[in-house]
Amino acid sequence: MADYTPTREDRFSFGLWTVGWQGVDVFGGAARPPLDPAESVHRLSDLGAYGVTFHDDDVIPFGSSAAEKEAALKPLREALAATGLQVPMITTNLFSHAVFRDGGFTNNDRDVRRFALRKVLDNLDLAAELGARTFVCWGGREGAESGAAKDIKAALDRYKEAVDTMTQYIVDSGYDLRIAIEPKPNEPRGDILLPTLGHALAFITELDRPELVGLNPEVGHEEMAGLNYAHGLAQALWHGKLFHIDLNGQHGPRFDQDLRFGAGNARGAFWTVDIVENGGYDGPRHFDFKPPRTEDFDGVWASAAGCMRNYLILREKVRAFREDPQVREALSAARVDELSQPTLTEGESLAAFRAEEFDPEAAAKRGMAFEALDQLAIEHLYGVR
Ligand SMILES: [Mn+2]
Repeated sequence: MADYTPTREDRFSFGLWTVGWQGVDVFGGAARPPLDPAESVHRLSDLGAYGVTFHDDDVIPFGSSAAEKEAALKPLREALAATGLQVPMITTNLFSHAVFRDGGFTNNDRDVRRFALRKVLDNLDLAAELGARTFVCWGGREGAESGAAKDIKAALDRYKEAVDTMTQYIVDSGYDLRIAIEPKPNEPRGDILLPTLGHALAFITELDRPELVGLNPEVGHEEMAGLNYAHGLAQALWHGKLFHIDLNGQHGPRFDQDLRFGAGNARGAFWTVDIVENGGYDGPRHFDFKPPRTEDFDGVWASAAGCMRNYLILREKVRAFREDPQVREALSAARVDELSQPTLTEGESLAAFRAEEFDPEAAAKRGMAFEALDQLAIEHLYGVR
């Protein structure tokens, strides 16, 4: 039996808001007391994580003065120094306070937009100071429930203005930071702007500094829209835009479940680990989950440990799958490598190409041999190979 104990080299990171979630949902209040961020740092370090991430408000109470902000950061800084944990990513809370009920960057109220942008610029300073390399923007409140209330084209102008202001500030400050947009189709808003990876990728091409802006795809956000997360990661990699990832679990189209990684769509998780490990992504393996409100703190830490253990279990299964000689034969039988060959031959004349003889009836009779290949993957996942 393999040892599934995480090490720092595995580069697992957790949002402080994950283990710190008190269980407040639409139908009920807090089920757990607040968790001290410094304690979370120590506990996650003991469990084998290498980093923590956070929203400004997770550590610094909303509305803090400069002195209050420094006082709130002090225990966190001490915990980071004591454990050696890193802060690879920081993000801004532009959704909890009621002032952001119509969003931050795209709020109809210009004063709120200006306040939101100041909050983000302050947080960029903190991110750079703590050595974060990625700055995530999840616009959960940027959206609408009704039709006439939001001018979508104007909202996208303001979204672009905000991100362009951020990237200009990053460049002017000499910060080694990149922005990662995190799409989500809905929840909390009825319809959120930049709802999918594709919308976000297209938006990025309209920005002043597209090279500084990429994606932070989350398992649940893709699967709640019925989309294939591993395919989304692959396309993000193809565009050179996979800056960061949010791993968790989801069971199909429904509310955002934020289950621990590996506890949702297990087959999807297998292919997720395959593309993360083998597709060229080199960032943190970051978990954005919520320990269910049924749990006490023992359950919270069991849930966090489960995220990492499930990742390592799946990583071993993916490796075994890729190294299995029978899988290699099946990949060949399925002509997977043939897809890497250009459709046209270099230097081929289109006239000769168009005159080529082809028998579609014969080709239609050739099986694709995908089922035998997929069965091997399923057997690796089920643990019988
Ligand atoms: Mn989520």
